[in-house]
This record gives sequence, C-alpha cells and structure tokens, in this order.
Amino acid sequence: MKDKHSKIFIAGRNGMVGSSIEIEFRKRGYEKIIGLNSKELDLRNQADVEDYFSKEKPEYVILAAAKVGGIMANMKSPAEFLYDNLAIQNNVIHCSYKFNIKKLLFLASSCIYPRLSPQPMKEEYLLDGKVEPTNEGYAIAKIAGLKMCEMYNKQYGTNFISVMPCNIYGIGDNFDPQKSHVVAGLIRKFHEAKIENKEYVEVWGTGDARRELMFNEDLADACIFLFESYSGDNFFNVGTGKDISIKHLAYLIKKAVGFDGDIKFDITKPDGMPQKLLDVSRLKDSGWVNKTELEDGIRKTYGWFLKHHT
Ligand code: GFB
Repeated sequence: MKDKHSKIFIAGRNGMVGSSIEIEFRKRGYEKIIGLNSKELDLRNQADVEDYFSKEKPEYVILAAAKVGGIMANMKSPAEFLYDNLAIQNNVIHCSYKFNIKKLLFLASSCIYPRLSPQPMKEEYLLDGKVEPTNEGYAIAKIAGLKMCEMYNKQYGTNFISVMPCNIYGIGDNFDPQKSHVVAGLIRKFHEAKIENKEYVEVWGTGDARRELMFNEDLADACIFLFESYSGDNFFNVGTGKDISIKHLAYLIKKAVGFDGDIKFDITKPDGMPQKLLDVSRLKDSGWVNKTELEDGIRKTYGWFLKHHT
C-alpha cells in the first residue's frame, strides 16, 4: 500500500494501540483515516458494522479494536473477553471480505502461545499446548481471529495479515488499578504512594514472572512497516526480543516515579504465564528493529500520566 490517499478504517481508533497507529500513519502522510468510538459504533453488532462498511467504503482495515485488560480483568470477566472479541473480529473480518477490502491487519497477542511454551516463542509453537488459564477467553478469541484471517485468505483469496504483539504499554494506556496491565498499574500505584507518603507499594505475584514490554509507538511503527511491505500467509511476532522480571520492572518504575519507600510482593495474587518472550527473528529478518528502550518508554508513559491523570 503506497497510495497516501487511500481510505483506511482503524477499528479501535481511540484505543492505546489504534491511536498510536493513526499517529504513525499521519506522520507518513496518509490522510484519510476513519473510525468511530465504541459509543458511536458498536463493533459487536453485525448490522451496524455492515452499515458502516457500506456507507464509508474503506479500502484498507486495521483491526485494533478489542476488549483488553490486565490479568485481573481477564480473570474477572472471561466470558466478556471471549464474546466481545469474537464478535468484533467476526464482524470486521467478515465485512472486510464482503466489501472487498484490499488488505486487513489483525492484531492478536502473545498470550495465544501455550503457557509452558519453550522460550523465546516462535510462530510455529501456536496450538502446541494449553494456553494460560488466567487469559484463556482472550487467547481463544485471538487464535480464532488469526485463523479466520488465514482461512479467508485460503478460501477467498483475501489479503489479511496478522501480528502477535508482546505486552504493550505507553501513551494513552488505561491506568485503572484493577483493570490495567502491569506498567500502567504500577505507574499509578507508585505515583499515588509517593504523593500519599506511603511506606510501601504492593506488587502482585511473586515478582518472578517475566514479560516482554514494548512501547506503543514502536508497535504502531512495526504494524505500518508490515502493512506496507508484507502480503502472505505468515503471521509475525512483534516484540523487543528482551524480557524482564516483574521484580526488576517494579524497581525501574519506582525509580522513574521517584518513590522512596519499599516494595512488597503480594503472593496471593497470580503471576499468570511464567515467561512470555517472543522470538522476533521473522520480523527482524524482514528489516524491522525496535527503537524505544524500556526506561525511556516508562519515562514517556509516566510523563503522559502526569499530564492526563493528575
Ligand atoms: O500486565 P499483566 O496484567 O499481563 O501482568 P499478563 C503481568 C504481570 O505483572 C503478572 C504482575 O505476573 C502480574 O501479576 N503485576 C504486578 C501486575 N503488579 C501488577 C499490577 O499492579 N497490575 C497488573 N496488571 N499486573 C495479560 C493478559 O496478562 O496480558 C491479557 O491477561 C493480554 O490477555 C495481556 O494478553 C497482554 O501478561 O499477565
């Protein structure tokens, strides 16, 4: 896709990932970006989605809309994570086929891989074992989305590609303490503890779980790189190639926020998958490299939090 006047529908345009993809598209000169928020268009409603495609006639689709949340949100509402995501994907992917979309990019997640997968996780390990139970609903939905893209390409000759991002954080993240992912959740906890002069911050789990964390602007850059350069049936892991323990991450965030107290680990809370590190050779070999170091990304995200949440 090289025509900068092409009409691109970003489903999930207002979310952390969708909004960073829109910014990156605009930086590259793409002008016709469309998309509505979830109150204006409920992507779970098939008739509404068909109506939107028929009226707007997009040429390209980025499917970044999803019900997302951290480990606790996933455990609390597994049915919603399964249903909402299946419904959104079914509607957007099927309409993209029905309305002859030239290309679609689907964003899945690294939680599709088996809980005890060998690390780093290669694309071919998909479906080699059981997924992590704390996010089973979300993972099953994302596997279905990925397979839908693959099978629509096979049966209908569509051009649908998929990416598997590692854990994403960054500008526009959700900082709700119960629903957020770890980086946003800890930024908020450490910030509030600093303001309230608390003695310690409670970090969930043992601190031994390991995660690969990527800044949302880098994910957006990788998505557009693949959208512009790749067509075919491979899907791509998207990550930094490095992981970190939650304990180490908590110390980095404590330092970035400037909190002087202690850290306590609440081992009554779950760790989730013991390690989630992607093998990103396929992406690297096609010429893409990650830019933002974790410390810089945390600093930028904390800066954004201070502006928007205090
Ligand atoms: O980011 P997170 O919720 O995602 O948690 P998952 C990562 C790790 O950080 C877990 C620990 O071991 C948590 O127990 N952690 C420590 C915390 N303190 C906190 C905190 O204050 N908030 C949060 N959220 N975690 C999600 C999946 O799993 O990752 C989704 O549930 C999705 O389906 C997403 O795949 C990327 O990596 O454990």
